[in-house]
Amino acid sequence: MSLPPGQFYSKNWIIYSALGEPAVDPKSYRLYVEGSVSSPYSLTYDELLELSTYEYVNDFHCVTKWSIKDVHWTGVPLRSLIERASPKPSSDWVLFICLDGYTTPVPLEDAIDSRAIVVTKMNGKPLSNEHGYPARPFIPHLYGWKSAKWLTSIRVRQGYTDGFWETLGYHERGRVDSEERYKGFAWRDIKRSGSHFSKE
Ligand SMILES: Nc1nc2c(c(=O)[nH]1)N[C@H]1C(S)=C(S)[C@@H](COP(=O)(O)O)O[C@H]1N2
Ligand SMILES: [Mo]
Repeated sequence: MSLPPGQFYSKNWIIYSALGEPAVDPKSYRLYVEGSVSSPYSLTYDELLELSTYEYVNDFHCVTKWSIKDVHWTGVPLRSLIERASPKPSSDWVLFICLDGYTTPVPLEDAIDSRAIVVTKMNGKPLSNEHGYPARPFIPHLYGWKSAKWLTSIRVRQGYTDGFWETLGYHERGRVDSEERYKGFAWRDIKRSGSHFSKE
C-alpha cells in the first residue's frame, strides 16, 4: 500500500481525545441508528458483536500527516447497519455522535461504501478504551478525524452540518487521496497556486 500525498509513517499512534476520554460501560452501551430513517433502532454491545463482520488490513491517516501502516480492522459494515433503518430517499449525510460529545459528518455515499465499517476490533483485539471502546467507524479513504471514538449514534441526515473539527475548519468530506484537509480547497490546489495565502 503506498503512502498518500503529504503523509509520513509513524510507528506509534497519537491518541486524540479532544473532549476527554469517557469510560463506557458495555452493559448500558447502546449504538443508535436514527435520524432521517423510517425504522430507527438501537443495538446493545452484545447485539453489535453478534452481527457478521468484515475484516481487512488498511493504513490509518491523520490529517496532521502521521499514518499508521497496516492496521488490521474488524467491524460491522456500515452499509448493513444503515440499510436496516431504511433511510428516507432524500437522506444524503450521516453524522457520527460520540459519548464524549465529539461529532463528525460524512456523506451517506462514503458511509455506505463497501469498506466502511463500525470497528469492534483493532489488530484482533477489542478496541482499547483510548482507541474508542466499544466502537468507532472507519472509512479507509477518509482521514482519521472521521473515525469517531466511543461512537453512540449513527444519525442519518438530510443536508450537511459541521461536527467538532469541521467547525474549526476541517474539510466537510476529508478524502485522503485528494488531500481534503481543510474547507474550501484541497492542499494540492495550494501547492499548484504557488502561494500559501492567496488563491487569486
Ligand atoms: N471521540 C473522539 N473521536 C476522535 C477524536 C477525538 O478527539 N474524540 N479525534 C480524531 C482524530 S483527529 C484522530 S486522528 C483519531 C485518532 O485516533 P486514536 O486516538 O485512536 O489514535 O481519532 C479521531 N476520533
Ligand atoms: Mo487527526
